[in-house]
Amino acid sequence: MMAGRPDGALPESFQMREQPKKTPEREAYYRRIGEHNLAPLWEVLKTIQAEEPHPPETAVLWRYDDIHQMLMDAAHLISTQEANRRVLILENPALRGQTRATHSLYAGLQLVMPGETAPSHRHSQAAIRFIVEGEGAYTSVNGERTNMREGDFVVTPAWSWHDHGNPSQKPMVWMDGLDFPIVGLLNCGFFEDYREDAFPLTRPENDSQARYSAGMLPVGYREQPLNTPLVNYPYARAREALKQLEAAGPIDPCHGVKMRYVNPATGGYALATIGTFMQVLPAGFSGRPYRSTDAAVYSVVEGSGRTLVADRSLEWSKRDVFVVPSWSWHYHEAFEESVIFSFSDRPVHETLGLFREQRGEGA
Ligand code: 1HN
Repeated sequence: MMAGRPDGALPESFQMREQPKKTPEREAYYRRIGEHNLAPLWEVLKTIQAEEPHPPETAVLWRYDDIHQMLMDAAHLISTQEANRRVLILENPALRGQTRATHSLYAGLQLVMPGETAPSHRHSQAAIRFIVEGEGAYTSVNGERTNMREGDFVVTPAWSWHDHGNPSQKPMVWMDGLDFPIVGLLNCGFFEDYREDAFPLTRPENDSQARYSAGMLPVGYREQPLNTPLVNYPYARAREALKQLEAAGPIDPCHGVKMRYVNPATGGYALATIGTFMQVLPAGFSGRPYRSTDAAVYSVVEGSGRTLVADRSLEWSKRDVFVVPSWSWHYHEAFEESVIFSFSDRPVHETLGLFREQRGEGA
């Protein structure tokens, strides 16, 4: 037996709690107090105080084969110059029109064609990029440029100047993840265009990698706990670590070998609002059920398999994106050795003491 309720049914105690009866006298009273901006808590208590979370988003898969051509079609329709950012938003079907992949995070696929540049700006939303296809486009963050390759995880902290360009011969596609819904909830959104297209380069390319990712830190460096000082976490390094750990074992029964990207100066997440992960599932892996309070967006880097979420089966392969809703039982199966990147709002859950996770029995 699995712990919890994998069928997603409401606990009996929840169903038995009755809604107060509606009487003409009560209705009249509600109208009377309503005129004074008052409302009875007992009428909404059941809704706002559920025994456990019910995900606002739904499980969904975007197959890259299905959407790749539509993304390329956008290149004929609009330039990066006119669009500013040529992005197809990955909208959760349960949250259409709300510009988000999960209730708390935005995701999109951005296309930069050869020779294009996207102008510099900054915003109070934090952003991550995960490179899906192509090689040789760059992002610069606060004056440091990094060339990007498939599988690289690139960070744009809140309020940092950033612009992109693609001097390569091939289209470049990456997934953007931003904390828009979180910043929106707190009504803290600020945005500013830079006065020129590109922010001046003030550091050598990949300077931050030398400074902060060699197992050393510059003497006198004062860490900033909210944001990693690194711009790029290259795939080659992540892949090598996962390969070695897969060979060494043990393999987690739910996650395979799953690693968390860190701020090298603190051991915390790379960003305060967005947690990022990379996992490898060995060929033939059949994972145990797991659920956690954070809803996650996954991007498949290598391999193929499927993820079963509640009553859905998401069959994924390279470059596909899928969503696992919050507090939803799911498990992964790998048809071949697979590598999957994911991001979620887990750092916020943990900071606020709200994070919960649960493993199916035996896991
Ligand atoms: C943004 O600034 C970027 O800088 C990508 O590449 C996606 C989505 C909404 C708002 C700003 C970028 C974005 C975005």
